Amino acid sequence: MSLINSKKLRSLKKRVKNSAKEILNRSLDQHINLAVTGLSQSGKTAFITSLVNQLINEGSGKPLNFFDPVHQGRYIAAKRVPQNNLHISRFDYDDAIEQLSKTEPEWPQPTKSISELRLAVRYYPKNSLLKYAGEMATLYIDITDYPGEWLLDLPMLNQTFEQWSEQMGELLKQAPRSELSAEFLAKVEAIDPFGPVHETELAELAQQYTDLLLAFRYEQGLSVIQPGRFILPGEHAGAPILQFIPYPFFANIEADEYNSAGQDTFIGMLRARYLEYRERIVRQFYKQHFVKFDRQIVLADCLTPLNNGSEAFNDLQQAISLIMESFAYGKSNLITRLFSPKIDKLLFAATKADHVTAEQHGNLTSLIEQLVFKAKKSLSFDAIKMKTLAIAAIKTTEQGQSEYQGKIINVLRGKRLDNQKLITLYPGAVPAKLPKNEFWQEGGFNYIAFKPYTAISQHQALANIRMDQVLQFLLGDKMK
Ligand SMILES: Nc1nc2c(ncn2[C@@H]2O[C@H](COP(=O)(O)OP(=O)(O)OP(=O)(O)O)[C@@H](O)[C@H]2O)c(=O)[nH]1
Ligand SMILES: [Mg+2]
Repeated sequence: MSLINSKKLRSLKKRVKNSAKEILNRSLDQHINLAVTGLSQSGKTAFITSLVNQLINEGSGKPLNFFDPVHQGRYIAAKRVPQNNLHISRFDYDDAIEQLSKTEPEWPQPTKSISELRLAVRYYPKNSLLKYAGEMATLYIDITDYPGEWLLDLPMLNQTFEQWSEQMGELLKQAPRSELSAEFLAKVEAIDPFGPVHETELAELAQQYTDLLLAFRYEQGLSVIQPGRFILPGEHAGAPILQFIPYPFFANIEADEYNSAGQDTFIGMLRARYLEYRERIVRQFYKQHFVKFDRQIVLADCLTPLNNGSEAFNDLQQAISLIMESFAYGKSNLITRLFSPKIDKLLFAATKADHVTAEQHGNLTSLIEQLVFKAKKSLSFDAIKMKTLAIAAIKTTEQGQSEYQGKIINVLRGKRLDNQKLITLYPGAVPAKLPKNEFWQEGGFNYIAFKPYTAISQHQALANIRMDQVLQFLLGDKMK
């Protein structure tokens, strides 16, 4: 009798112990949605590839000194696990790593839409009692890559077709866009807005407007592109919902006639498609994806616009202000009124810092801080913790010293992207403040793009600049 009792007691004790362990583990397991964005070519794919690669390989090569779980010896391992949202494309980590592991390593291919990847990161929690008891915790990280252009559309949610058209008209009529848009504007003005609408004509006009947007982005190096989906349509490529244009000639038409125009008229159809785009695409993105994000990284390539001149740089500043509106969670802000976003930390990173010498990184950080600061002043960011950093997800250069006109200067050595030649150069100084006229008159800035120099082998972490600080800011507090 007593034997049975003691056996029962032991099994009961074991069960209690196990379930307590389970409850503990369950409460230690956490989940975080990390969103990565930035305008096209800002470095999103390279960034996510490096972030995943650092976590999987634990920074082997260059230790992740500023990432507490690694620094404190509590980090165990990370692995990729199947993502939850099966309807969203998978972030192609393997392909990116394959490109970077070739004997002649290449940059990963440009991406055009939203994609996801899920990681499980194991670590010992900081509480030493648990650590010695061998208790592990897991942090599940869902990483989403989406085009920053999609955030440029946020203000549309608050604008009628007329207001949006006026605003786009102003942009199109100003330099430098006016150099390319005159013909298109003349064509639109010549159309009778109350005449019958022809589907094919509208599709052609929308294509011409899209070509203009592409030229603004890739020929003129400009950043404010609206509607953002026109150049990065994702799954909507070719759909009629993307076939409309702004009509910046409201001064020529009667308000009453406009208000009563049916969908069989040119202007009526433009208005209907605009509203459809606004509701089904812009609002839907915020409702379906944005509200789920816990933390956001916005990547900005400040160096290319510095290369492209003052107009490109000022346009980047305007685009950053527009992007920031999605993170301004003051009570009266548009984004808070329409949705209930929950992002609590926002990292603003100036990418490709390996293109400038180390002593210029301070300037690059203060430059991006100033770009952000202007938007910060006019919006309320009370609920969000922000940080700015100058980073290189994948470092392609080595720094050395050289003598120039009797002085020792810091130089970079790397492989040019355009002709694959190894060069040593002094890329110039990054302005610490928003550049004034003199900066542009003195020749501005002239950096040369590099390609990855040495191939990585399996289980090797990618050389980088400050990815450990990125990890600490985004994940450190979740892995205590
Ligand atoms: N030197 C250097 N170049 C970088 C780095 N990250 C990105 N680049 C360059 O920037 C280009 C674009 O990087 P991606 O990571 O593809 O940028 P993205 O934002 O994903 O671009 P899209 O998918 O086209 O929107 C690369 O092909 C490289 O030339 C970096 O850390 N260092
Ligand atoms: Mg990409």
